[in-house]
Parts: sequence; structure tokens; C-alpha cells
Amino acid sequence: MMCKFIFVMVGLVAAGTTFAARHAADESNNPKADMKFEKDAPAPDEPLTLWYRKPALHWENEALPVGNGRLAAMVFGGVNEERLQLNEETVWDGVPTDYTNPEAFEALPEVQRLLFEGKNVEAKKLAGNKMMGRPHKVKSYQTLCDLLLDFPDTEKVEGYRRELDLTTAISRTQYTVGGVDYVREVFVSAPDQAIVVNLKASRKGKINFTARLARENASTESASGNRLVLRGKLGIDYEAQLFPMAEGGRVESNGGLLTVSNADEVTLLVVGATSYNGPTDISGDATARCEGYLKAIGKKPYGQLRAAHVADHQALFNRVKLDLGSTDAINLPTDERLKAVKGGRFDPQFEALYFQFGRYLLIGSSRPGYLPANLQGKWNQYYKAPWNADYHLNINFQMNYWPAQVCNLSECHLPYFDYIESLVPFGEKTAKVHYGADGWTVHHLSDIFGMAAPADGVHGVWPLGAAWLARDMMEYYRFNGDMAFLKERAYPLMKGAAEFMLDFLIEAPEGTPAAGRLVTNPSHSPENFFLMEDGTKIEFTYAATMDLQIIQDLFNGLQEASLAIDPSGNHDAEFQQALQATLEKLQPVRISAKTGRLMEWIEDYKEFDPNHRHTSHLYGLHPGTSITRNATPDLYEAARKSLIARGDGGKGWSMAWKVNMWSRLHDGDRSYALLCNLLRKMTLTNLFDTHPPFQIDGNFGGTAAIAEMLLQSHDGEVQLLPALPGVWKEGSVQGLRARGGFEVDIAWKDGALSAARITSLNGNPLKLRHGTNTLEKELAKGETFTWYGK
Ligand code: FUC
Repeated sequence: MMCKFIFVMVGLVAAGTTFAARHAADESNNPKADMKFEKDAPAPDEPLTLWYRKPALHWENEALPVGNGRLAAMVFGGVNEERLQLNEETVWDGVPTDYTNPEAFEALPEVQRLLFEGKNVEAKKLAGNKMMGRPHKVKSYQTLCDLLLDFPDTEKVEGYRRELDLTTAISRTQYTVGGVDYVREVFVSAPDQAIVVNLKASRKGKINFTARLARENASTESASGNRLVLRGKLGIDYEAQLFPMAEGGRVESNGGLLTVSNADEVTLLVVGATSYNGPTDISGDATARCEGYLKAIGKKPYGQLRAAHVADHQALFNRVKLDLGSTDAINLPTDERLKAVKGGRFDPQFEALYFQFGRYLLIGSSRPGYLPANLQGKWNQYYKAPWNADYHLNINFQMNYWPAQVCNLSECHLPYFDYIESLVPFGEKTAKVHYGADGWTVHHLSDIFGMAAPADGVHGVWPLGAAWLARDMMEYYRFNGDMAFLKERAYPLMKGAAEFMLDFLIEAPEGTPAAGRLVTNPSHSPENFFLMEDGTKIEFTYAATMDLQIIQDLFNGLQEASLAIDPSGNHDAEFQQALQATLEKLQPVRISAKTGRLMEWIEDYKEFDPNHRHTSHLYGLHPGTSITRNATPDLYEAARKSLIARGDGGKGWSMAWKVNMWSRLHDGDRSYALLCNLLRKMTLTNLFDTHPPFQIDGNFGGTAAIAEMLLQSHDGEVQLLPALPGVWKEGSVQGLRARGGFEVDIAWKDGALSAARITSLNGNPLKLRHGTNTLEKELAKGETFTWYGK
């Protein structure tokens, strides 16, 4: 098919306009030209490729992400101008800060009394004045800089295609101008810690461009070896350096502008670093770090850099394969495919692509030794990002890591735990200063400078963050069976979070619905408002259902951990007894007599917004495990009613959460309907999730949800195809991981299991389930077993 695209881009950048002024106009740095695109680009033969027939105009929904966990880039694929927006994970505004507020503890008893007396408005006012962190705002994660390439202007382009190959983690732009084929590849290497841009042409001497690094309030200069250097200071110092390697032609660098003339092939290495050493120390040497990275790379040829990068990426990416079937939609460019999906087209390979894209994003934004993925992974073009691209701890950050274990990316989980540990000293201080409590606590968001106090508004007075984060350490143990991790890292950290709870929990007085029971106070159900009897709209309360479920989950995890460490039951016995006694006295989760749903709050309040995006009170269903079909059938059915009442809408992450919840309710078709909502309503043409705006948790939650539809292991057994939708008639998945330490391959046909191949990683006993069929089996470590479901 021959088809001609003509598009006109408006708003050419006037020569001499400052970078700051242009950047303030947001997308104005993006490639622009009047250009004709002729001849269709060929469809790729690799189904795990995102590809397009035009350059990206907009960062958020069109540019393509590449990253190595620490550095990241968004690639536009322009022809006359290329914009690469670059990130380094520690480029945060702000400085190490003590966020605690010594007045908080004094106000606590009065706030608690007011809440127990039903004076929620007064309690909220007092808490807002006295209990917030000082300061109670964090600053933003920021862009490192742009790399802008200017090519000789052209008006006629043939065979244009830009793509992102998930299997190699390379973004490639190719086109033909004047009979010369140009290919540009961009990747971010983990082994070499650099952003690598390679430019090739089909004829010698045809590579001509200028390059510069650009950012607001930064200085740029040329340095030895034709390097470009960009430097600036927030609280931290940040720096980027570009080093060119050219074959043939001429390379010059003057005043921060690199000029390449008539080269045969060029590779640009961009490195970046800051002075950040950790939450309380920003005295590092960004320049020395950048120079160190370049020195370590030396003069490695492009082919060697590329091969090392691909091998490193594939060692992680290739572990999981998913085949849900295919249609000829596979031949469409990704934006057209998404449009067709939005129009209702069934495209199961697109769903598999979306699944693998989530895995790709985790590999690109979370690597051992570095910071974990924030609200935008590591991809952010702003100086003030939405929600500062921070770490939100009341669902978003945790959701980022839901796919890590089940999707066989255990290494990518490690930054999450390192980060949690880094919060402990700040959490200990916050527990003492704000609550007079032992242990550690964090509230609903954090940054890279140790924020643990209540932030933003009164909904920030929610000291459950540490408990939720800590319970995830148990998940790492459940999948990996790593006893050293359990003993040395998970148990102490979970114990610290539980110690805080033992002090924080308070007995509800006579006359309250929870009289004589232990409750959290103050509390709220993130970030939902209810209506009090007199019609007052408020979110501030005590004993929100989610709190109780998180505490139950954490304490049960500690009991399980203790038994794993010493099966005779003597490990940390006194503390374990305290946990058990507290669990017995904890306010139980209740079902509303009026609606048959799980009660979200201590009283059977009406929600202000019945379709609110958070489904916090169903935490026990997912990601928690206290609500299951077998163990708590009543709560399980009440949870179903609650989920139905909440509706099928929501923000990106909330839709993804609901897919996970419907999977736990074993309703494959409803899971699929919600997955379709996520793809149709909350997915941009570059497959980024949109809250809106772009927020990466929906991608990760969506990927985890697809895995959850195919495999579950939270209820003491490995369940095969627990929520398989009718439309996925035939398919297979390989390389998923299950709790207990199993690698699982599954094939199905006509909706029924064909075969499952289970490999034991730790020699634990295996209990398998498919529908009502079960099988128990002893497997030695490394042993593989095939089951046909009967
Ligand atoms: C929570 C959510 C919002 C948003 C923010 C980053 O506060 O309620 O929807 O996702 O995190």
C-alpha cells in the first residue's frame, strides 16, 4: 500500500529564543519542520515492537522511553531536529530536611478524643494545624536536560519509521532522504551507564548535524575531546557530559555546540550524575562521576556497547513469554492499533504487547543499586512534575512493584527494598516525635530526602505507609525463599513497623462502635470522603478498614516469617505473643447490614463519591490476602459487592487495581472488561498509562493484573488460569513465578488447561489447582513436573 502523509508542524522556534522560554512553552522543544512523509514504512517482523510512521510531537503520549534504571531518555525520532529528553534519577529539587513537627505529639490525644466523640471536623482542624510535617511539602524530581540534534533541513522523507523494540530495548529511527538511508539508534546501557546514540547512513560522509545539551538555569560549555558539558545546581549539583565518537568527517566543539560534518558514522555517549550520596548527604562530586563513567567506557566501539546492552537487557526480558493469540492487526503501527482497540477491535497480541511493555518499563526504571521507580518510573520532562513524580505510599509506589516477582524480574524489586530501608531512620524519628511511639512509620508520600511525616493535607495524616511497605518484604521471601533476606532484612524491618503499630493502636472507649477493641486513630481511607449523619463531608476518622487489613497482613506476615526462621515456634517468642494478643483485640473488618458490602469506615457512612478511585477497603482481597474464597467466604462476597458498587471507572492505576481484584474474585470476563477499559481509556499512543496525566503505576498494575489472571499463588496453592477470560481461547505463558518458589509455564486451549510445566526453585512442596482439580506433589529443587489438570 502506498500512502502519503503530509503534516505541518506549527510554531517554529525563533532563532535566539532562550531555552528557558522555549521550555516554558512545554512541548516547544519538540522536533518541527514542514515535511512530507512518502512511502509507507514497512511493518516490523517483531511483534514486541512499538512502531510509528511519524516522529513524536508530544513527550507525554508519543515519545518513546528507554532507560537503565538510573538514566532515562524519551526519544522523539525527529528528522530535521531530534529531541532526546534525558533523566538522571537523583535530579531532585530540595535538600536533606528534617520534616518532623514537635507539636504533633502534644495534639495527638486531643485529636483522638475528638474523633472518638464524633467531632471529626474539630479533629481535622486540629490535626491540620498541629500534626502536619514541617515543612509538609516535598519538592519535585526534575529533568536532567535535553539533547537537541539539528540536521540539515529536508522537506521530503521516504520510508520513515520510528520504533521501540522491547526485546532489545533499543529505539530506532529510520528514513530515506535524497536516496540516502539514515538509521539512528538510542539505548541506555546498564553495563556502561550511558545513554548511547548512534547515527549511520547508507553512504559515506553523509552524517551532518549539530548537537547541544540544554536546560533551564544550567551552564553549558565545550571541553577536551570535543565533549559537551552541562552543569547546574538545585540543592544538589547535577551534570551531564556528552562525548562524541565519529568515523570519518570532522568533529568540532565550541561554546557548548558540537558540529559534526560529513561523517560516516557517529556515536554519542551521554553520561549524567549528581552530588547526591543519600538522603542526608549531597556532597558528592558530579563532575568526577561523569568523568568516571566516560573513562570506564573508554573507546569501546558501538558494536561492543550495543552487544553488552542487548545481552544485559535480554537476560531479564526474555524470561517471560506470553502468547494470547494474534490477528492481522499486528501489521498496523502502534498508534493505529490502539485506535482500533479503542474502537472495540479484539487484538490479543496488543494485550500481550502491553503486558511486556510493563515488564520493559520495570527493567528500564528499577535496577539493583539505584533508586526505585517513582510515579513516572524515571521518565520526567518537568521541573515541577505532577505530584512531583514522588513516591506515593498509599497505593502508587507499591503498585509499581506488583509485577516484579510474578513476572520474573526479582532483581528489579531490590531497589524498592533498599529504598524502604533508607526510610527507616526517618520513620523512627517521625514515630517518636509525632506519636511518642517505638518502631518506625511513614505517611502517604516520600522523596529522596527522608520525608516520613504527614504531607500535603490532612489526608496525609495516615501513618500506615511503613506497615504496607514492610509487608511487601515478606512477598520477596515467599517467591525467593531467601532466608538471609528474611532474617537480616525483612524481619527486623517488619518488626519495626509492627512495633510502631503496637504503640499507635488505641482501645476505643465505651459508647463507640469499636468499644474495647484496638483501633487506629487518627486514620482515613485513602483518599475518600464520607458523609456524616448530619451531611458533613469529611475524610478524617479512626479505624478505617484499610488500616485494620494492613495491620493484620503485616502481623500475619511476621508470624509466618517467625515460623519460617524457626519452625519450632521459639523465634522472638515474646514479641510474637504480643502480636497475637493484638490481633485478637484488633477491631474486625465488618459487613454493612444495609448494603451487604464491606464497610469502608468504622461507621456505615455513605461515600461522598460512590465511584471513588481508591478501593482501599478491599486491600484484604488484593494486594492483601486476608480475604479469600476459602478462608473468608462472607467477606469475599461482600468484597465483590463493594467492587461492583464502586463501578468500572477510575484513574489509570485504579482501573489496574480493579483488574487485579476481579482476578482474585476469579471473574476472568470482568477482569478482561476492566483491562479493556484500561487499554481504551487510560493508555496513550506510546502505551504509557495516563492517570491523566502520565503516571506509570497503571502500566505496572496492568501488567501484574494480566499475570494475576493467569496465575495466582497467594492462598497456599498455585492456581492455574484462575481468571481466564472467555476471549483468550488459546494461548500460553512461560516463565511466570509463583510463591513457594516455582517457575510456571501454562498452555491452554478452548479455555481449558492443556498442560502446565512447573519447575521447583527451592524444593518446597507443591499444591496445584486448576478449577476444582487439585494435586499435591513433592518436588526436589530444580525438578520439573508437567500436569494436565486432571
Ligand atoms: C494518589 C491518588 C491520585 C494520584 C496520586 C499520585 O493520591 O489518589 O489519584 O494517583 O496519588
